[in-house]
Amino acid sequence: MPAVTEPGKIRNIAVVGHRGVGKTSLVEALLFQAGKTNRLGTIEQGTTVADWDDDEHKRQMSLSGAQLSADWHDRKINLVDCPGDAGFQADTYAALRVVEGALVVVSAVMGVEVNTTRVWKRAEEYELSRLVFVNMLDRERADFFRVLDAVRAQLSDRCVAIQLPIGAEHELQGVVDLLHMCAYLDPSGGKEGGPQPIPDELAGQVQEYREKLLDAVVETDEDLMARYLDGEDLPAEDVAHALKDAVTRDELYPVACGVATKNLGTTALLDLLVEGVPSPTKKGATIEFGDAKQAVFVYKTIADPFAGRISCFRVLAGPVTGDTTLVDPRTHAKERLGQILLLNGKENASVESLCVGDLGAVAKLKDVVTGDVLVDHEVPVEPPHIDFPEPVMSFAITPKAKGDEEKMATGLRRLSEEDPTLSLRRDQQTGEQLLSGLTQMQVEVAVDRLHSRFHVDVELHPPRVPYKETIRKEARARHRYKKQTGGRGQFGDCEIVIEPMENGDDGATYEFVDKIVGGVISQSYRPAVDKGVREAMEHGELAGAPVYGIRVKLVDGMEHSVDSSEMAFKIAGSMAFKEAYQKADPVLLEPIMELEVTVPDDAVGAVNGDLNSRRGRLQGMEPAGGMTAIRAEVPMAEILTYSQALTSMTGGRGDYHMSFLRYEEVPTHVAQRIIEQTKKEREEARA
Ligand SMILES: Nc1nc2c(ncn2[C@@H]2O[C@H](COP(=O)(O)OP(=O)(O)OP(=O)(O)O)[C@@H](O)[C@H]2O)c(=O)[nH]1
Ligand SMILES: [Mg+2]
Repeated sequence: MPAVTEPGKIRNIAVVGHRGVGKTSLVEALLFQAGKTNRLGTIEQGTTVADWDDDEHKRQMSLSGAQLSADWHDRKINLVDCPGDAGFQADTYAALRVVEGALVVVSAVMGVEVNTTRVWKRAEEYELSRLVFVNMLDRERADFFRVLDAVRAQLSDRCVAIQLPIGAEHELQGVVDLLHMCAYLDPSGGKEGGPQPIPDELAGQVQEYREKLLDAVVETDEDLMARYLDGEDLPAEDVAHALKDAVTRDELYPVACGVATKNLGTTALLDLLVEGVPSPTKKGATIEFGDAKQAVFVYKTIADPFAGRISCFRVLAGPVTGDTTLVDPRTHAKERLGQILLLNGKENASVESLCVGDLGAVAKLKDVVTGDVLVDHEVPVEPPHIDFPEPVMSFAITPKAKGDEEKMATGLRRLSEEDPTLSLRRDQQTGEQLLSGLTQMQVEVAVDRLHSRFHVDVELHPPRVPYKETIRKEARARHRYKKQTGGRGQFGDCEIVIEPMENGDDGATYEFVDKIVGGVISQSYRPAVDKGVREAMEHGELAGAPVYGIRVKLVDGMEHSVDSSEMAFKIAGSMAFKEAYQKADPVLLEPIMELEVTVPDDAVGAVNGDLNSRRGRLQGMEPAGGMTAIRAEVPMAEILTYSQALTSMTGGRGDYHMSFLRYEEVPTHVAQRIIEQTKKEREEARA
């Protein structure tokens, strides 16, 4: 494949949105219409280019970001098809870091959903140009105009329709392109034909929305405004030009529409991607690379069992070729890029070089991880911070076969290179290996992959709730640690005051304040008290959970000229903390999850009742295209096993999505049970 050499000819777009709105189907249709593929694959048959992985076929959903490209009107369009599910947002957030534009797909039935708003906000943070595509116009209860209103109300009132549907639901016949004033008719899965005249019966509506579009565009361009007011019939190129400028400056967000699975609306959308999204020359990435002449940013890593590690990157300075050798300032290691790949689902092509702004990949870089910036000479660069969500759900994990521990750990390490929101660590208290992620499904996918890619079978044990402990009032305690066993003794004596820190339930962690006057404890022993306190805080006295949000003041003490040691002060600090903690009104905190459940109307009563029994607090209910979306806040401990319950309550027609919200105090009666349980487990462990 010949390389694109002009950054001005590139369009980088992340395709994002809520789960299951048709992003992958839309990307499939775009590739087909652009002639990149010669058949329109489907999710149902597992034949799309972007969802090529077996696990994606099995679950019929995207699990990772797929980098693809197509040519349209002498422009190269790079698309990153991102997963919509809450558990797999790492790739979405990383992809948004390397594109100029975000194509936000929404369903014409469901409108704006939880993840639509999330990705919109993220795109806003990165100042990306945004387009909206209202998909699934053919579905029952689809309503483009209702969704357009929702988009304008909930995302931005600068969203403006650039296309309109012809007909609706099963009588949908095509779409109108308001920019070029033409229509495209439903190709029912075939190649979309050329532009057609707009049907007469739509003339009034088209006129109305064309005016709204022109008003919005000319508003952003003085020159065009003057010509418009003079009554000039503005040529499409001039409007397109002004539109692109407005989109580039984030002043307008065009709203397109169509039916991905029928390949309807793709011609107009491809035109819009080329004409409406800025190239890297116009906007460019905001990632630092110093004065490097060649630089790339690795935004994603794929753990391929055959090809090894594949690093996906954006060229920040270039061009780069296979012979380019770059250095990673993080490790100081030199890396030769080697064959440059253009990813395309299962099959990859190779290319000689990549110019600035282009996206590509290479295999087998040694020590490079997601988030690294590689440069041609050692310049101090600050790699961009991608704010990945923190893993909140932990499952104990063990290999089924004894002796597979190392294999399991290696596999999981590779998988967490691929997904930074997946992490493996050892629980200090129980010695168990804990696999943590954002959702249960994400962790289950990792388990499937351990089997398919690394040939190790594991068992997941019920997830543990990451409780925390903190205190509600101030308390004081003094402890003297003294031992006299012949020879040199041990002596440490300290008095501390502990108090709650502001924001201690959710954020603040720990502060040690040295208030010793007159040197009653010498400088060298004071850090030992701090260390002892920290150790005691690792496992609180209530439920063995880590203690947060405490300020510890060391106020008094005593030392012995011969017997005092760091060890003695550490023990004294630790004991003093434990004594003070008991008196400081300690409480247990639990994670609260934000839950959105979409269920058929006839199941609303049962689902609400069930949420109630799970200590859930209802936050709101909205009709969502024949279904009802229920929003609630529920303690994580109560919804660890929600999926089976929801399936049985709704006959499999329900769907839910949850993410971590904040920590809150566990109600007393519940806390009591947990504390008793911990006590019992500790006694059993001791016995
Ligand atoms: N009727 C209809 N169905 C569609 C349309 N687009 C997608 N679908 C179907 O909707 C389902 C989800 O489509 P996907 O393309 O996987 O959606 P997605 O947004 O990529 O989903 P995730 O990647 O899992 O977030 C599949 O069953 C598609 O066949 C459409 O325009 N009309
Ligand atoms: Mg998808």
